Amino acid sequence: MNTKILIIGACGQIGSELTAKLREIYGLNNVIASDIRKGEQKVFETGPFEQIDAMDFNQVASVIEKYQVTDVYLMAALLSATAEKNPAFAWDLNMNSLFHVLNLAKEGKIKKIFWPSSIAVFGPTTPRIDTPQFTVMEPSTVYGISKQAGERWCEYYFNKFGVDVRSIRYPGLISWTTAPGGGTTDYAVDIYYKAIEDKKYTCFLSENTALPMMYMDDAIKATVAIMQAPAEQIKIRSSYNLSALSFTPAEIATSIKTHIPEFTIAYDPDFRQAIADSWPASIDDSRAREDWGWKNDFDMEKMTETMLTNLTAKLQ
Ligand code: AKB
Repeated sequence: MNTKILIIGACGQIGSELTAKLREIYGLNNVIASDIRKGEQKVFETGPFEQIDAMDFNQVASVIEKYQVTDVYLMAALLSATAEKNPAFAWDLNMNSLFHVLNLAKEGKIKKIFWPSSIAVFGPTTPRIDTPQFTVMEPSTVYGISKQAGERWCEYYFNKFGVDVRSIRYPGLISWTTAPGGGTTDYAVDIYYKAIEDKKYTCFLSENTALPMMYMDDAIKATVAIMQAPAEQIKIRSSYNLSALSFTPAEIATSIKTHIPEFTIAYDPDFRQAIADSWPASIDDSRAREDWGWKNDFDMEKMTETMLTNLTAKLQ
């Protein structure tokens, strides 16, 4: 049977790049992009697009039926900062959309699911440095609670019903094509825009707040790899730790200054500081490396060079 993919949340920061990559691999017409609105031209103009609400079971089910979808990538979610402002909606969106696809897989309507988890599943009682795969998890954010509950449900559906669901705990993701929205790690994208446009940036996190981060190409590579790996290599059915970089706002500023010497940074922490303080500073992802061969390509230098070059061209 041919792979037919549905991406839910295809116009978001990860979804838009994932759509492009999966269309390159599987062919334009085998990748159906969907979102609640037609956000990104490059997504709805390059292949099939359906406007659907991830929380509406019937809409999701009917698109799956219409295209005979085999694999679903569920990228729709409210991220950490936005979720704190609208907890009930965040819980509904993050959980209901997951239940819809898990139940469709349980009923045999789809074969495989990718569902993103996050470093937000960890909390203030988790070891912060080289956070292990299996450890204390007491998330203190709405987003983290929803992701942790989601992980438990993924593992449960795998164990009870044999649902082939695969997941990664994404760190903060940095890319130049589509802006992130509503996350605590968003500063690490915004800083590049402001460095080019204004030569200065005021960061909403403090100088020495280290967080796990990753360049988008690595995140897309990991997503494709975990979905293409033989099922027996996916030994963890909650979610895999995934790591590439760990840096502070001061460190990313230093990296930008090597290209834009006049760049300056100031710090004005807001409510997102408490969220960042509850998360790990770095992640141990040895299980992903062992089980399905994960390896990152981008270090901070390569990322800064790529971001500044592409954004300078884009902003002209
Ligand atoms: C966020 O900051 O909320 C996200 C995440 C780490 O999951 N980027």
